[in-house]
Amino acid sequence: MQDTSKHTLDINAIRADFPILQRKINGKPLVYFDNAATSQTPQQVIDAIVNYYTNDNANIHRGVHTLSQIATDAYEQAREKIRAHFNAQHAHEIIFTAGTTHGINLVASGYSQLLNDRDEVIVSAMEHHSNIVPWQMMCEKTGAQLKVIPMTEQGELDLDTFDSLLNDRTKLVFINHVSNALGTVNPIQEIIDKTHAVGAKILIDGAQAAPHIKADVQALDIDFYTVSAHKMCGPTGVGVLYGKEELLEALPPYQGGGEMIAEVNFDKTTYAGLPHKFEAGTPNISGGIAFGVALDYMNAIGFEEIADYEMELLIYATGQLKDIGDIRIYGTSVERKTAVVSFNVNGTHSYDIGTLLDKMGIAVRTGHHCAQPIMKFYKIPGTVRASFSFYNTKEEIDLFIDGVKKAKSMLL
Ligand code: 7TS
Repeated sequence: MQDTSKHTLDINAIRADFPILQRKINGKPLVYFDNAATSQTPQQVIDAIVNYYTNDNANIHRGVHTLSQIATDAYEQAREKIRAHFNAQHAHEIIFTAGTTHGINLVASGYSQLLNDRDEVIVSAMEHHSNIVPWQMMCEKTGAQLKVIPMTEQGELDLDTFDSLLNDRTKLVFINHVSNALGTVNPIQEIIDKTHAVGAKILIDGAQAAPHIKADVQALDIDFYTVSAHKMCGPTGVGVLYGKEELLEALPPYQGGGEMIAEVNFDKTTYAGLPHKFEAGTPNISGGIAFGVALDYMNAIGFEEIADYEMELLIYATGQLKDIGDIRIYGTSVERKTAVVSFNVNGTHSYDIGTLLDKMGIAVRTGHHCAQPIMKFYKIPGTVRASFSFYNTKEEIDLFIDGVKKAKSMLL
């Protein structure tokens, strides 16, 4: 196929950075379209992990010895890179976590001690379970009432209803920047402004946005933002929670242990300042360092270039899929989507399509995508989700489209 696209990325050079893309699966070249679950890892990030354990491994913030100092400096440099990437005002507003789930639980657990049964909190119908369940647990503890912003058939949020849910009892709103199951990019600036207008605070789950969109937490006036490194070319088991300094100061600690204390006495223990108050125990040191390298890697390619190219892939794949016929696509807000296409072949189950695609070397996710309320809204058990990254190609989409056609003809 002739490449008529206008992007400026050297996709072959980029693909050469990702060793796993050379793999064969079931005897076929891997076509990896499960990037929304986890992204693949470039050699530069793999090297950073190997280098850490080969040359620099030591516990951080603890020893006077040289190796501990080297590891501490590398970890803190990564925190600074992450601060700069999200344009946080202070490095201590960047809390290292195990990932988005951990970051949300940290905030929900803190608010469990601050809210009461007169308070109201708002979630959306379009969330990953990790941005629903921790808040339900918080509501059980505090008696606070949980309200839900409904979604529309196109897979967008109903902001008129959001207006009617907000009032002076609203204390917190938690919403994703981008939906994992549909790819919808939510209008977070508008949602943040409306939330602040009633004096409430907002947590934005940035897990699916961060691989595609560089959020400026100060320009957007975000209170809390959570991301996972493994969705943005980094390793699993590490992520960050951004929080505004005064909000993190006011939040009780999540876990007790080493590193998070100022002074321990049996009658009273005092806590360390930010960020250490929220970083009990030995963290994922190599993971934090490698996350910084992953951000360097993506920034060197450029987030705008990445978004432009991925949009080309999305438009191409959406058009080709529609041409197959008997396809229902969920989340049709194309101009406000990341490169995710969630669909079903009419009369088939997503699992069967996914299993047949896997036989052809094509990795997609099937099922409810940890977003059961969305599936209930559409009255379906699940979808097939193909999610693209900047290292994917139109040729791979052609293989995927052929695969869906074959699967359809085998099942119907
Ligand atoms: N929030 C959103 C919007 C997500 O998409 C995910 C993971 C999470 C939170 C949780 O992130 P974790 O790194 O703590 O696990 N989403 C997916 C997915 O769509 N397929 O697999 C994982």
